This record gives sequence, structure tokens and C-alpha cells, in this order.
Amino acid sequence: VYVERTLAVVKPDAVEKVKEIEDIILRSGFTILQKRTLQLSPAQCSDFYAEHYGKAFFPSLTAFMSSGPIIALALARENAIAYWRSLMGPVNSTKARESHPHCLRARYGDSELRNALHGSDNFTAAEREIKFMFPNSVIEPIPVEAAVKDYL
Ligand code: YYY
Ligand code: MG
Repeated sequence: VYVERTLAVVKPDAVEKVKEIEDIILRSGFTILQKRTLQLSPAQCSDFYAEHYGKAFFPSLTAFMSSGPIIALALARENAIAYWRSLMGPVNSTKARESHPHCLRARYGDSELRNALHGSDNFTAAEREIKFMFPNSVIEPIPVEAAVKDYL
């Protein structure tokens, strides 16, 4: 297990709950490296979700993600990518309420499309998505104490 980065996005349907969500993120041991509120155009959403181009849900996904402001968070933690995905829970918020009632998508989302949160799938996606959301930022290096702790 080592310190890594991931991209979390609070989607338009959950922006009003960002304070609560950030509290949970911090209590879960993440460091917030960068944070930005922005609204993406449909074209930018198509680019962000390019891997899903051509799928049945793609038009509704890009319409939803461009429908209002979002909050992008670059997070650091040991095992951040997998840990954030498990904290979010399954993609479908309705089903998640049955199977994983405490996960964030169960608590803050409504459906498979309107599921409150995004998290990177893997290392390559995380690095691409952090650059996508923070194109003008030099991302702070992972905090030294956190990085060093792993090797002690
Ligand atoms: O990575 P994750 O967000 O958990 O799921 P993906 O399979 O990458 O899908 C991206 C996004 O698309 C998902 O968060 C909601 C939406 N979506 C959908 O509306 N309907 C589906 N059947 C699958 C995904
Ligand atoms: Mg995905």
C-alpha cells in the first residue's frame, strides 16, 4: 500500500451537499490537494468520459454532467483510487441503497445516472483526470510525512 492520488468529482446533483461530503473525505484520511468549482460544456464532458463514447447512456451522461456546476477534488491517501471507489460504492445509487446503505452514492445520489460522485478507475485515469480538471496547476507533491510514513 502506498500514497497515491485520485480525482473525485461532486456531480451537479450533490453540489449542495459538498460540505458534508468533504467532511467525510477528510475523516476518511484523505488530503485534499486541489479543489475547484467549475461547469463543463457538453463537449468537455464528452472528452472527460471519452471511454464511454457510443454507449446508450453517453448522451444523458454528458447532458447531466454539463447541467450545472461540479466540484473537482484531487485527493491523496494510501490506496486512494480503490479506497475512494469503495467509499462511493456501486454505480447505481438506487441499488446501492439496498446493498451498501452507508456508501456515498447511496446517501447522496438518486439513480444510476444521477449518482452524486465520480472517482477515477485506475492510475492512468487518475493522472489524466487530475490534469483535465486542473490544467493550470502544478499539483502539490504528496505530503512528505505521508509519503515517508509508508517506508518506515
Ligand atoms: O466509474 P463509475 O462512475 O462508477 O461508472 P462508469 O461505468 O465509468 O460510468 C460512468 C458514469 O456513467 C456513471 O457514474 C453513471 C453513468 N452511467 C449510466 O448513466 N448508466 C449506466 N448504465 C452506466 C453508467
Ligand atoms: Mg468509470
